[in-house]
Amino acid sequence: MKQIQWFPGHMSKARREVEERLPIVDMVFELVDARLPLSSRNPMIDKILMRRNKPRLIILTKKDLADPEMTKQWVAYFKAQGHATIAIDSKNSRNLNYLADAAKDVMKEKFAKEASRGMKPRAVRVMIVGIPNVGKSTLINKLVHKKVAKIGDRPGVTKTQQWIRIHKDLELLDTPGILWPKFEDYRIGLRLATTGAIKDDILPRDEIVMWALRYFLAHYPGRVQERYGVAEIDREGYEEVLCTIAKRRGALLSQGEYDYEKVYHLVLDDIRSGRLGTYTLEAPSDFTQTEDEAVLVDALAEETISDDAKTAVSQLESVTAEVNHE
Ligand SMILES: Nc1nc2c(ncn2[C@@H]2O[C@H](COP(=O)(O)OP(=O)(O)OP(=O)(O)O)[C@@H](O)[C@H]2O)c(=O)[nH]1
Ligand SMILES: [Mg+2]
Repeated sequence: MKQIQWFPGHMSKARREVEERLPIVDMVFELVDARLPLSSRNPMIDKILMRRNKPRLIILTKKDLADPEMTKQWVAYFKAQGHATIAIDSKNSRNLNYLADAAKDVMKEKFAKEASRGMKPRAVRVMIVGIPNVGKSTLINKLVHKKVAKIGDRPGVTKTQQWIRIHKDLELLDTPGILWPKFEDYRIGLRLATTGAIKDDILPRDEIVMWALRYFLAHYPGRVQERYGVAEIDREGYEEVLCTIAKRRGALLSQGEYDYEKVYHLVLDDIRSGRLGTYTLEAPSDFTQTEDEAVLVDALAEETISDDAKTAVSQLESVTAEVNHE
């Protein structure tokens, strides 16, 4: 299971490190997960980058796992907000050199100004930022064509820092800025837990699985029916559904009882590994835009999730509050 430690000190240090390093870069590659582009975004990064007047390229990672139609919608959404945006698959792509061109394009006005003042052409200096597990190290490794940044399946493994020259047009800080998602909203927590971006025990696993199965039934119904023989799920019928899946997939304890833990595990594993197909867990239309942030409206979560689960997440709220008011 993925581990992540949400120590307030750890998080505020991460944010400080990002802010400290901003003056030495020209722009930021903001990585978000294509399957949940707003839920996997740090809620403060927008304000930080605007305040520092830093341009960015929004990179939707893991597009190979995401619903292609939804990815198109999300790219259009970010572009409409005025951000250069690209969706990538860093795991299977042979190279991602076109990101250097995209970066140069973002910087073209500033560089033209520099040239008109007689300054020599230079490489674009970039820092990658994103929440844990979004694919920062994988992208860096792909850009430098060899394994220099440590890749791990566990969020938060990256520690040291140096510049890497990719080629004449792009220089990269090898230490990405690690920021945290807005996990105190249980609806966002459900999405992050479904993809495995946060550890499973932040929310009760049965709640994550119920929400995820209902989401898939609402958006990709055929796959759930085909794999698990399940056509609908609600709170009252949930146990029966789990039994159906347990029987179908052989999740039984020695006394012939159903192994619910195993069912939760195998459903989440099917989703995360793509065995239930490509998927995206949110659409631009799931959000309403307030003055300074996009707020998620998730009717499915509201009707699906128990008060216990909501309380579990409220424990995290105090952690975030501490960070925000430091
Ligand atoms: N399928 C797919 N998997 C990816 C992609 N990018 C990253 N991954 C996987 O996502 C997991 C996390 O990737 P990392 O590159 O370690 O993520 P990170 O952002 O550096 O995470 P931390 O260092 O922990 O903050 C790994 O298992 C990667 O193999 C992608 O484009 N497609
Ligand atoms: Mg990393």
